[in-house]
Amino acid sequence: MKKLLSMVWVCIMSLTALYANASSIVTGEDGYRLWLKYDPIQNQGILPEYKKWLVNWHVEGNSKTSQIIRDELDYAFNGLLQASNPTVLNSANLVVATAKTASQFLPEVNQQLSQLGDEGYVIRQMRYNNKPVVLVAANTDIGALYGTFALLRLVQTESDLSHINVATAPKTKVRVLNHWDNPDRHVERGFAGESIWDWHKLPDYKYQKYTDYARANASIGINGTVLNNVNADPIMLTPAYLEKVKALADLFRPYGLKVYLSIKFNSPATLGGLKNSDPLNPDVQVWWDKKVAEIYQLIPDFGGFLVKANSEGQPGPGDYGRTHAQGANMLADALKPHGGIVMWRAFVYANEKNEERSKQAYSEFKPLDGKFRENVMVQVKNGPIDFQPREPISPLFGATKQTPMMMEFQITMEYLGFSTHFVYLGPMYEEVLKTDTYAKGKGSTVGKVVAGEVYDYPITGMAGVSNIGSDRNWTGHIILQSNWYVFGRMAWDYNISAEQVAEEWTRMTLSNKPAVVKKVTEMMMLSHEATVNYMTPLGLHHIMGTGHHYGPGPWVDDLGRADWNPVYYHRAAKDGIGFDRSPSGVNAVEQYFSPLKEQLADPKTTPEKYLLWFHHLPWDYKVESSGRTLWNEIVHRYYLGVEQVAQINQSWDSLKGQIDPLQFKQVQMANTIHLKEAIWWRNACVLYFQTFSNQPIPEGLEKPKGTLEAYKAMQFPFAPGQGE
Ligand code: GCW
Repeated sequence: MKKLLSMVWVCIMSLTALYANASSIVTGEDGYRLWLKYDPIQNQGILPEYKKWLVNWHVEGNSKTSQIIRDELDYAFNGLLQASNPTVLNSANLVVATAKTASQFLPEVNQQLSQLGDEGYVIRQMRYNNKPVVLVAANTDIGALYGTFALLRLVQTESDLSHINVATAPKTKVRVLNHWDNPDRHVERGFAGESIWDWHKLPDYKYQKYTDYARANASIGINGTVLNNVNADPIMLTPAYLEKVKALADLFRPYGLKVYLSIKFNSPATLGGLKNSDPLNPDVQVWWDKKVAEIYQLIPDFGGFLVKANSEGQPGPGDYGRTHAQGANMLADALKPHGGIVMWRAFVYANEKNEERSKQAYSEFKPLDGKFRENVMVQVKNGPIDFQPREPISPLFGATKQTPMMMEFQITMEYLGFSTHFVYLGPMYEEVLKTDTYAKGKGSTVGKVVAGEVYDYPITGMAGVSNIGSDRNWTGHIILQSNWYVFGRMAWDYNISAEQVAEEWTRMTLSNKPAVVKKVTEMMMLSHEATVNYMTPLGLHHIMGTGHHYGPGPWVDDLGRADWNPVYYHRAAKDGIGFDRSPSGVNAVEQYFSPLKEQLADPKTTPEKYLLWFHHLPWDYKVESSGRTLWNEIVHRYYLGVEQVAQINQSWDSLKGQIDPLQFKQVQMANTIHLKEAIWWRNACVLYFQTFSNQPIPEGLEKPKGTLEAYKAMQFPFAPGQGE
């Protein structure tokens, strides 16, 4: 009996221990590995083939980059295939090589490579000496690195390699992340912890994370990084900080990742002690020439400068009565002998102008076309205002025949729910890139303009404002890693579809199981539209909370400048809602080409997604697609957005057990917040707009909970990511 009792006791104890283990210690994927996980391939149908073709590999070359390729392949294959055998050229089945060696295997590869420039690559499946060989070939080692990552992507996504024949080169030259990171590690509009750059410990202490950052960027073809905030601290140009920048540049170089800096335009005065920073003052030019030479002494392949000037309080050439072109050209002249470039931002708007904000960048920059040096690009946000959940395209795309317009997308989610809303930005980027500007007739899409295919620009580029921080999972939310990923993939090729990228990212990051891939891809593809619906449907915009931009604030009307106030943008009144930017209003549509201009001038032909961006319409205006009144349609969309979020959450919940428990849980927790906040957005906006429409909530929809007063009273002094 005693024995039995003690056995029962042991059983209870071990069960308790087991239970305790299960609940308090969860091991799994914390997100650090991003999409470069390389877990063993489960698909037995494909594994033997991969083993046959890939295990015996050879990488030509002696550079640091070649060694990085070897390390990556070895690490990846040991994971994916559980086998890796670096070998000599003749016994390899996978060969990574530059043109000369590659042509021994396949003479015609030279011809292909001659079209692909410094960064392109070829991946070919072939037979050589009677055995199968996969060849990754490029003109440079960096091209070979990109090709290697592309091959690994194919393997990670379990693609068929038997007839693989890829030849690709990037469509834009400069593909950069913009970090809005301050030297004190605060990240403006950052929602994933603090800055990954630990300036205090640099140049000596270099976190492994820096290397993994470079790997991740190289894996998606990003070839540059602007390390600091466009609201720049001049300290970045001091000798001590340039040493720190050099440390990062040295680390990033073999990954093909150049460093750039944001500069403060008045640095000659504040740092150099000059009387002013007037771009036409010869002493100022000399100061920049010397500063730039000092940088190149340390960093011979330094990329150049990103500049926010005469915008939101930043100094600029306008302070001295000079134009943006004069300011940019001074810097361009300093950088030119070293091969550097200037990315001059078009995000400028000024109170004094007395011109509607959405029109200002165009008015400012269009007349300057032809006035910039060849090593200047104007970096323009995708829309005419400011990274709203949805905007029509900026009219600057296509408007300048000689000045390259560089795309600026926001990857971080300043206006899109920070890092707790499940929003995949691929569809939004795609929508922008595929929009027709009609600059040179039909088919002049934004993607083509940016890539220099409409006008032959000397340089081209795309920038993404980074969502990366010190959080273990980099972006604060696993799904938001996909936005970093899709930015890189689209900067390489503006034609790639958001859906394809969602699918490949899911396979690499979450699971290759077809049911999971299908579900997650569907959720991702729905998510942006859902967010637009519960935040700013039908072209509404800029109705977020003050300063931090967290949550709804359509009622805000007391800020210093008219065009900082949400009421300025939605114009809700008794007679209707929306901003008349048609010819009867501020005529912003005149800045677009025909026939887009005419299309947007008329509510009947304006795409519904931009309706209230361009038109002020009565509450009982009949919305074409649904036949509902405008009021009913707005309310309907707010409700739909919430339903869509609930649907995404449900889909996610159904993945329990099918994906890694840590990944699952992280996203599930964020989803809880997401749904709460979507409901908050919906209720607050519907209650507020109802005070103007004076109409009931349409039948069949539940009444919004809470009172408008309570929503208005909500304060978030510590919301993350705030500006100065
Ligand atoms: O959207 C606004 C942001 C600012 C940002 C600015 C810009 C870096 O609220 O935080 O400043 O845009 O793009 O310069």
